[in-house]
Amino acid sequence: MVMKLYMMDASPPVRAVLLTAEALGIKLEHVIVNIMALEHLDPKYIEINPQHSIPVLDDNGTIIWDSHAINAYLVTKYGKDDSLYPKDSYKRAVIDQRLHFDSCNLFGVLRIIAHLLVHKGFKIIPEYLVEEMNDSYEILDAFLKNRKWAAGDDLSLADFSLISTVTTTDVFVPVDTDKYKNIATWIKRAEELPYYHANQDGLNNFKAVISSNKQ
Ligand SMILES: N[C@@H](CCC(=O)N[C@@H](CS)C(=O)NCC(=O)O)C(=O)O
Repeated sequence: MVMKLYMMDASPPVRAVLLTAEALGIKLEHVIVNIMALEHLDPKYIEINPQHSIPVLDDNGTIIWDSHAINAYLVTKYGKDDSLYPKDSYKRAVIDQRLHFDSCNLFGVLRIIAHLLVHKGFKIIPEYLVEEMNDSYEILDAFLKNRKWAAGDDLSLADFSLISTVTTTDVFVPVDTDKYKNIATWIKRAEELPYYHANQDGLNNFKAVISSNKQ
C-alpha cells in the first residue's frame, strides 16, 4: 500500500521529506493538513500526532512524525543504499549534528518568526531574531567551507532539511550572498538536483501564503 504523508508543501520540514522521497523514488499519497485553517488542531489529527505538527508519515499504520525521523526511516527502510544517511558511525554523527542544527537553530528561529508575523500581528521581525538567523547563516557557511554538501562531499539528508529551511528563512531574513558565498554556491548546487522541484513548488506556495498574509 502507498504510504501516506500528512502535509502542506508550504512547510519546510514537509519539503525535506518530499525531497527524500523523490531521491529514493518513493511515491507518497499526500493528505493535506492546512495549518493556516488550523486543521492540525483537529482532535482526529491530534490523535495521530499529539505534537500536532506536519509532516506525519503513515506507513501502513506505522506512524512517524518529525521530518528528520521520517527521512531517516525512509532511507533505512526503503533506500537502495545508505548513501543519504550512512551507517558509518562518524558520518552519521556529522549528519545528525547538522539535522539538530536545522531543528534547533534555523527552523527553531524560523518557527518563532513565522508565528509572530502570521499569528501575532507583528509587521517587523524583532532585531534579536534577525541576529540569531544571521548567526546561524554564519555557522552554516562555515560548515560548507571546502565542502560540496552540508555534511561533506556527499549529498545527505542534512542537505534536504537545511535547503528547505534556508530557502524559506531567506524570505524573512535574506541570506547575504556576498558574505555567505558558500551558502550561495550550495543553494545553486541543490537547485541542479533533478528533483529540486520538490522544494521549489512548495517554496512558491509558502511565498504566496506570506504575501497574501501581508495584504
Ligand atoms: N521538527 C518538526 C517541526 C515540524 C513543524 O513545526 N511543522 C510546522 C509547519 S512548518 C507545524 O506543523 N506547525 C504547527 C504546529 O506545530 O502546531 C519536523 O521537522 O517535522
